[in-house]
Amino acid sequence: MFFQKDIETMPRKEIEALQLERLKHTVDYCMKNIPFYNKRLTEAGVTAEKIKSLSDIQYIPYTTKADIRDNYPFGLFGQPLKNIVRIHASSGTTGKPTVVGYTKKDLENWSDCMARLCAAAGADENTIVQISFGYGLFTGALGLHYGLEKLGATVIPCSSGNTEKQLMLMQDFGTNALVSTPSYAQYMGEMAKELGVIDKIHLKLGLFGSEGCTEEMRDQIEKTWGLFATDNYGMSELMGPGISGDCEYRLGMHINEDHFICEVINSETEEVLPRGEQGELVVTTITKEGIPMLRYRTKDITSIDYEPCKCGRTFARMAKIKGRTDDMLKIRGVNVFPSQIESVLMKFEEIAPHYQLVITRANFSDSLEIKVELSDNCTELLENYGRLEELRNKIHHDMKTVLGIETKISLVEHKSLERFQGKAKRILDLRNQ
Ligand code: DLL
Repeated sequence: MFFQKDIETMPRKEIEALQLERLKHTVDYCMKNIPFYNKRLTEAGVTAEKIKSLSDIQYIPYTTKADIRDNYPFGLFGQPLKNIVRIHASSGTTGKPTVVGYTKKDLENWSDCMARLCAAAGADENTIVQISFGYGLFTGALGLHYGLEKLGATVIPCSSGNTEKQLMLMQDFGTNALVSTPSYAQYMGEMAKELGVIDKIHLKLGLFGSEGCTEEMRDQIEKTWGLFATDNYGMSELMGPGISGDCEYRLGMHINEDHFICEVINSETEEVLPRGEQGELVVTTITKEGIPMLRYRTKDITSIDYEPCKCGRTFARMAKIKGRTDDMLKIRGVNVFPSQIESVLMKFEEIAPHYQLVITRANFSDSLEIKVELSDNCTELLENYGRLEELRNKIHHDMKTVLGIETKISLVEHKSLERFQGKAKRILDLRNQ
């Protein structure tokens, strides 16, 4: 289903013409309204007039999270607070949060972007959807909330936590769609099984996002709930959710290209990569007023496919996020992405989709321990040393084949690892302790 079919199926040439016009406007807007950008662009010798084609975007300097932090809280806003109607923020691991502001027009655009992606995923006015992202400064809940309302869905703003009550509401309200992180969906499924209510809940659609989830993990969640799961990508600095999302074919997440220009760069050399190659995603917002972003370095790793999709949409498609340049683990000099580990683990029936990566350093050498839970129907394996060893060896072997390094595999009892109601935190890096 389409929400704004004319826009979502625009011919490529028209999309690019619109992007160019809006890029020039955004550069001009930043020059006039934001001293930080005025200085940056002037130093780089960039003006709106000098931008003649989309590839001229390469002359605009990159913007980073540090730039937002350095201008905390409102220094990068393009409008005075009297025109800002909403503020969100994302908390980092250290220091002050990154703060973003929205004008009324930004909120309109945001809900349009979200409504499009939810429709592409299969939601409509018959959707009864529980939003189980945390409401608050985090953009996930309110972003999906207004998009789904705009689409005419029945929205139940549950927020995250209080899982038993959420499961009760799902039964009582006939909830047929769930918005959450994939890890929370998985946890809710586990609890629904334990409480014996899984068959009384009839979810058809999962609108997931905000954290990585391999296809293997997605398959497990689909199996648990009997639903169709879609992936949604976004980040608060750029809007929140609403940048890109899966359609029914799940051949990459459609980017709302009339609002965002995406590039993929080599994160080390900072060079723009040819179309289709994998690297760091860089995004320029081309309609935002509250806090526009020029060439924002997301640190997320992906690639972009510009071929039109089977669904009829012409908007380019982003591959699932492979990881972040800053969560890529360097173990004894080898790059390891947690998503590679997840893919290997999910192939084993005997283990549950819960794991933790513990990295330590001794004698100047790194070790990676992968703690994996046995699934609930395999706990008897704990008493059978031979079979346990066999399983451990198999996982160890497959892991070495994929990662190219030695790892320590620890099989732990079912339900002994932490569960998450928001974004999962599966990496414990103890190297600096
Ligand atoms: O997580 C926005 C969002 C909310 C997206 C709900 C989708 C659904 P932040 O809290 O600012 O914003 O975190 C942004 O989360 O740079 C990625 O590393 C990661 N991320 C977001 N969506 C995905 C996804 C929201 N679908 C950061 N797959 C981003 C993998 C994702 N990682």
